[in-house]
Amino acid sequence: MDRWWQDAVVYQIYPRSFKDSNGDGIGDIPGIISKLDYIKDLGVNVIWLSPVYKSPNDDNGYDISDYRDINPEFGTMEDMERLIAEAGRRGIRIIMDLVINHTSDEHPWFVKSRQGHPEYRDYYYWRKGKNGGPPNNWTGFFGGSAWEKDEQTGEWYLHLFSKKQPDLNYHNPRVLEEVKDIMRFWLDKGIAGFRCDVINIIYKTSLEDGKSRLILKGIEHYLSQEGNHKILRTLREEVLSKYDCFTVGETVFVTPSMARDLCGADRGELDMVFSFEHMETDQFIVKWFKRRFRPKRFFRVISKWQRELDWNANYLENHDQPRSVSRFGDDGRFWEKSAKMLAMLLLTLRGTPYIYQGQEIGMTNFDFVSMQDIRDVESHNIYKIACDLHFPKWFRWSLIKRTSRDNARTPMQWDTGEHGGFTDGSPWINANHNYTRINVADQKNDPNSVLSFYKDLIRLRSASPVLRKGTFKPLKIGRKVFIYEREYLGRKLKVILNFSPRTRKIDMQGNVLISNYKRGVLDGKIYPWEGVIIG
Ligand code: TEU
Ligand code: CA
Repeated sequence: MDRWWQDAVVYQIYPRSFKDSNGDGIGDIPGIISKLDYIKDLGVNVIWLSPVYKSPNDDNGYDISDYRDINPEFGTMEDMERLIAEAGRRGIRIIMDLVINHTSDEHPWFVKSRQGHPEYRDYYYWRKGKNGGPPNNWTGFFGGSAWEKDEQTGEWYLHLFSKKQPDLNYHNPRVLEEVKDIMRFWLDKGIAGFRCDVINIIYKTSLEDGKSRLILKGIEHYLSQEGNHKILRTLREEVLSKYDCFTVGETVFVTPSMARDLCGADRGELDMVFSFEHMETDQFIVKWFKRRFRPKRFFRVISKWQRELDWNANYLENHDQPRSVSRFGDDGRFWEKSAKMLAMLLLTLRGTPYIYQGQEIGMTNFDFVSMQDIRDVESHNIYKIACDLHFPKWFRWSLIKRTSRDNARTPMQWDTGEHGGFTDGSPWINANHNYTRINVADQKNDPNSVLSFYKDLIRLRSASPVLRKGTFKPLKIGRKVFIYEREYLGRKLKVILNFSPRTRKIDMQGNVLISNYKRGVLDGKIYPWEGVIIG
């Protein structure tokens, strides 16, 4: 099949926070439909929709209780079909989130499994405890033990995420059959593929104790196992290859060589993966322990992945990460310049770019002041652990403030109306008060806005085979300046990015194709947070 997804620009929607159409404070599918013209106008041609399936929302839809139904808060199956059709009419394809490492504990499979139903018991991992404790020493992604004791049978079940997200057991072949059916169900409705949630940890080779390590004890038993590769090849062969679609895997803790095994063109598994290494350059070991953002470290990692993989899924934001302008840019004095410069980085790398809702207008981290504003289950778990460890209150809050996933989950800022025009009711999570300054309505007709810059870059990229298909070569990885070259059939473009509030000298010449400053030719200088493409 042709690799149309290599020419795509993807826009991620987190439905809960995008647009509320009926005043209940929760974003929904009719809300998304009402904004399709906006998305079309941006120039993207694929939407990745975070989960809209039926879910008790312990982890905002990443805990699914029915894979074939829509969460009533978001609308109906008819709404979903209308969304696929309306998007299609605008030349936009939709990929859905495929969350198959775990289900909700309210999924009928788990309900029956928990009751000991012989057909369903083995859909999940049930084990006896050891010495009054859990069956092994594994720890989970949201902190604490990865096991939960069930009082009905006295046995424990495995959950790498929240305790309402029990892990599916892929040693049972019936589980994979169920997954294949679910995938076909949605592909038959006309979706163009899947973003596959934590897809490189779904197969647990054994349930032995993990080596002693600081975080995620046990990971060596389930990270990118051979059984996992086998599952991916089966899904490709038996399901995905029959459709014109693509997959992007969310793959945690991967190195470039592990990633190549998951998405190399010759492997027959995934089409591309989201790696995490560039997102880990401002942390020690776990994301909760931040260290200063050093651009050079970041450039090195990006460069490494660009060179080591033929094709990357490039992103600076998603629903799990703080906002990029607050994290890698300057959301104060150089807010506009740095948001635009980050846009240039994202849209000039080799690979498929993913823009997260609100990124295109430079949305920033939240301005919350206490835990009362926080909704995320992960943040609450971590806060509780920090309390148990007697961390002082100011410190606990500082961890949450800088790192919480809710930074990305505040409502999309549409206009200067109450709650940024997201809802007429009261929102499930508060809007950032800066919606009066940062919103779509103000940026839409301003040719110098962050939004207009995104549109310009997307257009430039669509028109430029060099940007879409060219090779990547780093020319300078400086402390604050990153320069690289893209080349295709002898045509070359250079991208120069200044991650600093100071003007820098630069010995490079050329006509400026686009810059976040107005200029015609490069004059030996690169301005604060400037990004330029020269040709
Ligand atoms: O995320 C998996 C993941 O490893 C992390 O990004 C996670 O969000 C957390 O930050 C670890 O500290 C995926 C989804 O993107 C996330 O929203 C879900 O909560 C998670 O899987 C479970 O389905
Ligand atoms: Ca709603």
